[in-house]
Amino acid sequence: MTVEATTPLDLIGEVYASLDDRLAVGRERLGRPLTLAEKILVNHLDDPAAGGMERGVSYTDLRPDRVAMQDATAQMAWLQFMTAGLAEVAVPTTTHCDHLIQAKEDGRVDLLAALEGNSEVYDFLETVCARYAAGFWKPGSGIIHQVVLEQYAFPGGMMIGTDSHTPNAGGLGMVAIGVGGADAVDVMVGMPWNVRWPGLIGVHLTGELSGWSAPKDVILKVAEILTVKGGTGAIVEYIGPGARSISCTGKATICNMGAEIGATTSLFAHDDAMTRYLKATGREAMADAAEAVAHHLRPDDEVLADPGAYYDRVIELDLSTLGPHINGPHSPDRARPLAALGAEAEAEGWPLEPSAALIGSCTNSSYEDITRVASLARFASENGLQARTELLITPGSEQVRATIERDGLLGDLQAIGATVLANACGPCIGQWSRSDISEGDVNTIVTSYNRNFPKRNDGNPNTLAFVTSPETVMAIALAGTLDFDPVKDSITSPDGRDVRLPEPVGEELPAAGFTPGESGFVAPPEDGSAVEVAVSPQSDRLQLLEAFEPWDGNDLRDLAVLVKAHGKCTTDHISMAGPWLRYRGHLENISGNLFMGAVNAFTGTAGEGKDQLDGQTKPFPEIARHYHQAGQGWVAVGDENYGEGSSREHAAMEPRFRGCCAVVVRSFARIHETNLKKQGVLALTFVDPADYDKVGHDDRVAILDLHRLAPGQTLTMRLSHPDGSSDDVEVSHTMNGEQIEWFTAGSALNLIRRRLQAT
Ligand code: MIC
Ligand code: SF4
Repeated sequence: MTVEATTPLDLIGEVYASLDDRLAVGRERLGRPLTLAEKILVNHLDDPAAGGMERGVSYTDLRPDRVAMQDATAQMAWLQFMTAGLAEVAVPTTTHCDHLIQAKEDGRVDLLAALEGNSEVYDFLETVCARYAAGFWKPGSGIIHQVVLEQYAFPGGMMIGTDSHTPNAGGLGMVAIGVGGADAVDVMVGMPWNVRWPGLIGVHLTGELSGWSAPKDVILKVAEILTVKGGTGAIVEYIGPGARSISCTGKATICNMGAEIGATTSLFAHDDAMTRYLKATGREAMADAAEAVAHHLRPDDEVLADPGAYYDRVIELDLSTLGPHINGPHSPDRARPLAALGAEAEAEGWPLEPSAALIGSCTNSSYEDITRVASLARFASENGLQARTELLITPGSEQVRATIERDGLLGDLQAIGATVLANACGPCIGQWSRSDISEGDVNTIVTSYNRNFPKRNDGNPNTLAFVTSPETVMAIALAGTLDFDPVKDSITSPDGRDVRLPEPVGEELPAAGFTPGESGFVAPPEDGSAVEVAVSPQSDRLQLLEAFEPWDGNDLRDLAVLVKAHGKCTTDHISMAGPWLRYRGHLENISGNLFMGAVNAFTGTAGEGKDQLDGQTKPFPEIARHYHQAGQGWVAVGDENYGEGSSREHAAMEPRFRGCCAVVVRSFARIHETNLKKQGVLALTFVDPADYDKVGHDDRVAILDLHRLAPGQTLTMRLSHPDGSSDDVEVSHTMNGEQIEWFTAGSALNLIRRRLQAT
């Protein structure tokens, strides 16, 4: 298979060629017109005549067109793929190096340091791509989702990516879904991707954004309405006249941060903005091909005429009245209008003066974003203003960086004191070597990123991070205070004048076209079979995987409660990023971070609990290691939306590796629940959420009735309390027949291997 720096036209042609027939089958099977997401899913069904299409109920086999992986998740995915023993990937696959570059000095210096410091991992990824016929994007080429948008996404396509912000490509009309590495491996080995048929939420946009309002405000507002779990199991479709008024990259911003409401993905219909973007990024033929089937790349007319009859829920949003918003700290759905932040910050005691302002990330680093903030920077320079806080810019891709440099925009930003970092995730994922604050200092930062969980950006639990649009970040940076509403407040210039910032103005796309900069793509050789993939046994960063043990057929008994997590327990709480990104290819070593951020419901402290074997209080990762060595099985208990956030399957593999048998929670986030199932951990939900309270510190836990494990059947969890009493608690699971086999085989990968060996 050849993997190129863009999606070949014949692949797109094949996808479009089946639309007529497949959509007709879909309409007939559902007995009604189709929404856009339904069209794309139907067109990617493994078997168009089979597979349930009942929302939130049936599991269905799909055939994605592509797989994309970023370096921090790709390592584990490739290590799993390697155990399958295949000669090459079955579906066009790319790996993107973006998460491992630490922000310290500036883009150039930091990239060189990363190339040196991560050479072992980059070599592994480059050779594994060459060996198995995948495309490799070198460090410095950009953040996975920007590169995918610029090179690979196309309207009506479908892809999966090992990163929760894969839905970014929904801005270009693609169903793009974030998954764990094991899901990616299914597709890479040529199996269909099995997923539950999603629910559908429609967001009906009217009016037009203006002034200080930006596409980011749409998703900040939707996050407020739906909360961090409101999109779980659903695809969000943006429809209505307002949708057409937003640029393609603006649409991508909205879809990107849809990950923060737990949505399976988010999606816009094909329109002129997408055509303009495809053409500007050198894909004229792709734009024409999409135009030719444009009627298939939007919801059917009946759906648009009466959305309430086709979506499970419709949210109305008038863009003309939507003002700038800012969300945080600690949760991306904690929203308020920007104008209300100052008063709230004062009341809460949050420092008003931000310690840093950060613009960029996969969410907000488009040409349009940068032109809008640069317009403010130019005005600031003309009026003697400088950024009043550290200002860091991460361009999303080399193409954007080279273009904004050519157009003088980087210069505009640097003139007010901005530092331009590498084209990478950087501080967004805790790759931020900060020296201006000390551990524990309470401080606020404002970012144009998407997540703001505690410790995420700099490892400091007391950094209060707010997410907002790039233009609002810039306004706050220039004002030097969170208590600033650019619509009515002014800034005092060094010479004592009251300066009012003008409304930001941007350009959707560069008038002179994009310049690619330094190409970072490495195509695989025609025949990679001789390429050696090196994993040194001495390495502390890469470790070949050993298969997990299959289930022994007995009920699980005498399990300890390693952790009962209180409140938010995101994947960052379970498997922290930042410094731990270093060990993403080494299961044993990364298990040293297990549950470091989880708040112990029995004590209120984070990251530590009681070792039941010796009664001592220790960090969770140490207790887990002790249980593992002693052969003591255990469970983890969690609250609502457990596993929110990242797609990192380490948050499921680490517990599995350390002997976790079941994770029992009030509710799960989608990707994490699947990740647990894939690795052979029972993902269970309290049928009565109040039973969470019955789990005691020193309880022993049994999971009974496993011989009756069947789709839709609940199980009994017996809690044996130290005083001799016990409680039987009903727990449910969402496993279908195939997924039950993952559990019995020990992991989905074990099952794949078994099947491949049989053929
Ligand atoms: C994130 O934004 O949290 C990440 C880092 O991109 C993760 C992936 C990872 O943990 O490697 C994600 O969003 O899936
Ligand atoms: Fe990278 Fe941040 Fe985007 Fe995740 S959200 S892919 S860490 S830029």
